[in-house]
Amino acid sequence: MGDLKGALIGCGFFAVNQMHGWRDAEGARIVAICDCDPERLKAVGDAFGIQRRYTSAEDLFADGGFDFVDIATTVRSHRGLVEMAARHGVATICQKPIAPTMEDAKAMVSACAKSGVAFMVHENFRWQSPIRAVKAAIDSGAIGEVFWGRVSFRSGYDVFSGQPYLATGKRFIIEDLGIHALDVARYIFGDATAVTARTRRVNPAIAGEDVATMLLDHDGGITSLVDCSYATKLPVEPFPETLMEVDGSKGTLRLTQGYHLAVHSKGATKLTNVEPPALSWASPPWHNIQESVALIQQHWIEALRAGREPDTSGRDNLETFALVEASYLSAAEGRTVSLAEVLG
Ligand code: NAD
Ligand code: 89V
Repeated sequence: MGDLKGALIGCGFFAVNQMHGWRDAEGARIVAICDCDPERLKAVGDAFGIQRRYTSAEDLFADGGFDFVDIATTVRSHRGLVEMAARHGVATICQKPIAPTMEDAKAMVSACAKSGVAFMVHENFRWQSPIRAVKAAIDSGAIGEVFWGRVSFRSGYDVFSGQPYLATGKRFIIEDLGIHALDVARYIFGDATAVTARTRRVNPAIAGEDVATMLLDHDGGITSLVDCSYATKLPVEPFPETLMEVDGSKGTLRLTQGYHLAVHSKGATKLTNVEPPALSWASPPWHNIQESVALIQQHWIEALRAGREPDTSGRDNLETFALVEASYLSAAEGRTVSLAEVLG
């Protein structure tokens, strides 16, 4: 079977990682790129040797010649571009956050379903190898039945110089970073039914919240805590590590800073270094995230080829996005919000 052909829209800060991932992927290659900013288009086109270049997504789709599109633009353009892809019958990957509102997110999922095209949200944190190692340890039964967990991302890293838009939105950490941690909580502990959240802005130079604490009730009775901060100045900066604590009926698991995994069970503790490999194009400390980009893209190729729904399909991602919406509502109104309320 020949390679799947892809087009990428949005040649900005993060798309460079996606282009590297596609260059290494088995079974797919990027044949066309698009960005309304000609300078960014040229930089990515020249760096990756892509000749077909477009400043308009309409023109890109009109010319066609690709099996899927990878949308790496920021959130405001996601709905329009995903619906455009659905109209052209093109399978679609869209970066997180899927959309600014639940109404938009549902419309996107429904447009792809009506056109019969596959739709995946690029929700890559659950593909990080340390998170996969946590899941494998739980699935091995070593710590028994899980009853409590924590997903934690606390940092003082300057994300604003690479992604200036993060400083200007009314929403910040839950929508941009918390969304990943909430998705990891779903992946490890199962779907959630309700959330209670508190938020705070510590950095006076930004518009949105940079600290959030969320308490989740999960379907199976597990309680989890998801906490994130970009206002936390630690002796050794942990960016961009997600740390985890999991308690089970037979033991405990801790994923601590430096990619150390400790699984304590039957009176013994097994310590493993779960640091992801730095790929040839990686730029530490981003290597953890960069590896997960390559892994989710390979998953997309395999799912598309097999006609299987990808793990983080648009449909699945509505549950993660509902946690984002419910967290903002909970923090604004000071009450627990059920997922049913925001999912409608
Ligand atoms: P960016 O602003 O650097 O790049 C976006 C690019 O899209 C820009 O070059 C812009 O000109 C282009 N663009 C916007 N609308 C367009 C349109 N309609 N047609 C063509 N081009 C258009 O943003 P970024 O930091 O690269 O972020 C992009 C997305 O990736 C965001 O949704 C962000 O949340 C996400 N992101 C994800 C991760 C992750 O780990 N999954 C990490 C960082 C960023
Ligand atoms: O992964 C992300 O979505 C990034 C960052 C790690 C900076 O929050 O925006």
